[in-house]
Amino acid sequence: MSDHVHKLFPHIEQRIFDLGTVPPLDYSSALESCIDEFQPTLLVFSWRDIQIYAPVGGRGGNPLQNAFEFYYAKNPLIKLRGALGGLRIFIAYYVELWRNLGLIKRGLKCAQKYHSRARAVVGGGAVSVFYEQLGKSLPKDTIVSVGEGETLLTKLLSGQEFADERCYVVGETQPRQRLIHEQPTALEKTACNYDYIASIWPEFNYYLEDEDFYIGVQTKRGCPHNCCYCVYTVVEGKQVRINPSDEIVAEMQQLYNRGIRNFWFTDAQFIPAKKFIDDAVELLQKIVDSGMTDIHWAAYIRADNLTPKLCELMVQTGMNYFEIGITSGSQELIRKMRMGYNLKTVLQNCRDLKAAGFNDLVSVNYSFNVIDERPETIRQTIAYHRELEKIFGADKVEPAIFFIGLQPHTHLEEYAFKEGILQPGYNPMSLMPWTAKKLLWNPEPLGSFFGEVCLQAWRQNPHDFGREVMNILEEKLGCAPLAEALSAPIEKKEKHLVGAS
Ligand code: B12
Ligand code: SF4
Repeated sequence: MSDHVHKLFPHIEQRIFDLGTVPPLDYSSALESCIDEFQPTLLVFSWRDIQIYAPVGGRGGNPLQNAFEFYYAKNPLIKLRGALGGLRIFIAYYVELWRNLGLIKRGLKCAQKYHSRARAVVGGGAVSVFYEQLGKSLPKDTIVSVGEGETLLTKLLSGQEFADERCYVVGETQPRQRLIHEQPTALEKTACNYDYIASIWPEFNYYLEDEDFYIGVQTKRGCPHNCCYCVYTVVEGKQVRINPSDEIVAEMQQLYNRGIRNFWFTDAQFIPAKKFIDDAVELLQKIVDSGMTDIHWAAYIRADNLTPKLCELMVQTGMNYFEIGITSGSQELIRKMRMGYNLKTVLQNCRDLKAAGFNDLVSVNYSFNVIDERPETIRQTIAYHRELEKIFGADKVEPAIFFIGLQPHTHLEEYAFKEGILQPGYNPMSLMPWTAKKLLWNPEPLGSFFGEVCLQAWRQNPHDFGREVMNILEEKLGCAPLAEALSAPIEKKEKHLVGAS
């Protein structure tokens, strides 16, 4: 956004203040001294994460384990351990939330010492998801923005009316009904000018020094799909907008010349649909032609949209992290979750990827119990997983067991309303145990069963949680023939999600 502002208004002075490099105890004083020095007229707060339910087990830590111990453990000591762990997370979550809100208030007050009409505008990933709730705690007159901020900032800085942007003003306007579903303005993104960015962001080099960072580069915006639990498709919109490949490569080259070798294509989906395969091929071919031969990259990839040519280019350009977010190995459930892909095609594409020389780890994301899960669909998922192991090698395929953290503005939320699991007006930012139990999506009748399986897996093999869960499920329920997993007979009395769009 700073790059965008600079390209349109080169005379405007900007300064990036980066909390990521400041110790938490110094946040307030560092922010205030930056404002005292720079004396801004507009404070642009970018708030990326308000992770409420990290539905991750085995890799990222223990929030899931704490919650499951608290909700499902029969042993009172384990239950207590879960409760204490949960309490720690609960406190950390609210402390962070209040601290960030406090920083916005404090920053604004401080800026108003120098310019009485200084204003705050807040946006970013977290604000886009929780824009309705956050407005209640922000200072009056703050502009709350959903999704991309470029056109809003353009209007704001040129003094134009901005009410038609995806935003509202605290204390003046209410967020419009279905604001988040409004389409973003089309915008062609050019290569970010990192020389300029480095000049306004004193801490920029910190990110270049650590070789582990995967620096984000966006190649497109939007996702046309409808997966029932996903909010990306509303945050970014359904219209896919491709950034020019020359601009993307030029941006990567600037970073490359500063020593960066790891890139994350931050698109909601790197290959959102078949018709974008050619764009991905063009981009990867240009990366090959640019001579950046020692890079690695990762992205969210729908494995149904691969071709042998694309697989070859992916391997050649250094894709070294790959998540297959299939959610379930049962074609029937894939259809019910509106995920719109064919599991047979995914298998074939994985074979192509392997044939192209992909030999790194593959993380396969499974979210059990989203909708209509039954013992037979679990057996199908096991069959599917075993087939992936045959393709890549059992040691290379890591099942990541997720439980969906329900997010607002998704079909799953509508489904929860329809089924009476949640009531409209609930607070999606609440971490109270009774709300958390519903939002950490694992409904009965199978909820307790999964709870017990996960607890057993943590007990038996905490360091290989995902594989242990799969083994326990197979021991308990068996494994279906693969053909059954891949077929989805149309039933007459299918449970539908509400609200097609
Ligand atoms: C790519 C991605 C990742 C990659 C990041 C790779 C990398 N090296 O950058 C990976 C997989 C590592 C990742 C991890 C996580 N992610 Co993530 N991620 C995304 C994703 C898909 C895109 C983010 C992105 O970089 N976009 C490209 C940039 C250019 O856009 P942007 O930052 O959003 O900025 C634009 C707008 O937001 C807006 N904007 C931003 N700031 C401001 C400020 C103002 C004032 C205005 C007006 C506008 C504005 O304008 C910008 C330009 O258009 C989003 C979902 C989405 N589709 O947006 C989730 C998302 C940001 N992630 C999220 C989360 C939670 C996480 C994790 C905490 C998950 C976890 N449990 O571990 C981690 C945390 C990582 C971290 N350190 O912050 C959430 C955050 C919201 C929330 N629920 O709290 C999101 C929104 C997904 C979601 N719906 O839940 N993530
Ligand atoms: S394909 Fe991915 S980004 Fe698109 S709606 Fe589905 S889960 Fe979301």
